[in-house]
Amino acid sequence: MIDKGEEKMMLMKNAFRGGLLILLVALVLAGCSGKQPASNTSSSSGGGGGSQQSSQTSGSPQAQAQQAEGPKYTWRLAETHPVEHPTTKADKKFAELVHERSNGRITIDVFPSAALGEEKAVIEQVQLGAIEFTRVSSGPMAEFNSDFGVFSLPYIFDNDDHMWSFLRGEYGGKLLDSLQNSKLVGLAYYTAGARSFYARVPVKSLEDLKGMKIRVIQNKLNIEIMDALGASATPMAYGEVYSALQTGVIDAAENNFPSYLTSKHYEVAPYMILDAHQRIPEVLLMSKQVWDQLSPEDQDLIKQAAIDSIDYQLEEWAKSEKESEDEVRAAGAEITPVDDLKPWQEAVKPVIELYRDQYNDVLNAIAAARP
Ligand code: GTR
Repeated sequence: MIDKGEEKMMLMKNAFRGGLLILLVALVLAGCSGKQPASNTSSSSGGGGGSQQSSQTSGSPQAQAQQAEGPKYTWRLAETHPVEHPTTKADKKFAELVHERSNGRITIDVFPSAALGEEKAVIEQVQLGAIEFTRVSSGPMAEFNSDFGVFSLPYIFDNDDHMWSFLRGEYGGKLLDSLQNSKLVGLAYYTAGARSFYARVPVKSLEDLKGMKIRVIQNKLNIEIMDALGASATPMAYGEVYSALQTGVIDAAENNFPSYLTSKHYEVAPYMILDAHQRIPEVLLMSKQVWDQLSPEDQDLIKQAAIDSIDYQLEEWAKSEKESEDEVRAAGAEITPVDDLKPWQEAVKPVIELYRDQYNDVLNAIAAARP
């Protein structure tokens, strides 16, 4: 027999357990869902409108208190380079800033070494919202947004200072903003230095490239550039280049020093010529689908963290460019300097002329940005 007192106690215990269970379920639901939609605000200017400068807007105690509250997110960022590449380091810096400034509410996991796929496929996934972030070259972006094709034109920037003077200006911001029409949000540019050719056999001059099969980033413009140089373009995903060079499917490829080193292409194509034909900036992208579900505060936090990671990328880049050159040289790569770039520039001029009308305004803005 259970007396009245005991019955009451049992009822209370059960009610307590039940309550605890409901509380637990509620907590798990709130904490584990990686993608809870926040208010359905449409994006403010995600491109930065030329404001690629550091600022402290998300640092005030008030702003921080606001950013600590809100939905929790766990997102993925796809990166083609391995962890030691300066650009992967910058992705991580960006993720770190977002994590810190949201007081741990927003986590961005960086997936290096093309673990989530090659750039073209990843961009498609980001458009669909299946991957939230990626850092890619503006090269493949040309196939998704023709405005971005301008960056693949050869010798349009004299050096990195010239490129940054353009990127940080109004037009650079406008280009990032234009990505919204391609279901992407352009958060920030990073540098990728200059691209130069490297081959399985010695290349000491422009003439040596004639007849070679050269791997290029997948876009139409690159095919026209190789034609103008008397070579033949083989568009191919980055991850396939090493074995294509090794087996002789292609004779040559082209890239900057940090990528030449980290991809190990120097092992199979140890002859580089410093013709610096392209300076193609990198872009940090977010899926517009995901962006559109965020509160304006979270959008600002993300955009600002991206902008604030630029200086870090530039520092890491500068260090890595020098160190990787030393390292590939020490490993036996033969690097040929080019004293006079004029013949190279002349050879590819027809490509610029072919695109002059399409890119007239932006080419003028690039010329005007020359420091
Ligand atoms: C690198 C760039 C990568 C990728 C690669 C390539 O310079 O950082 O994002 O585009 O070139 O040649 O495919």
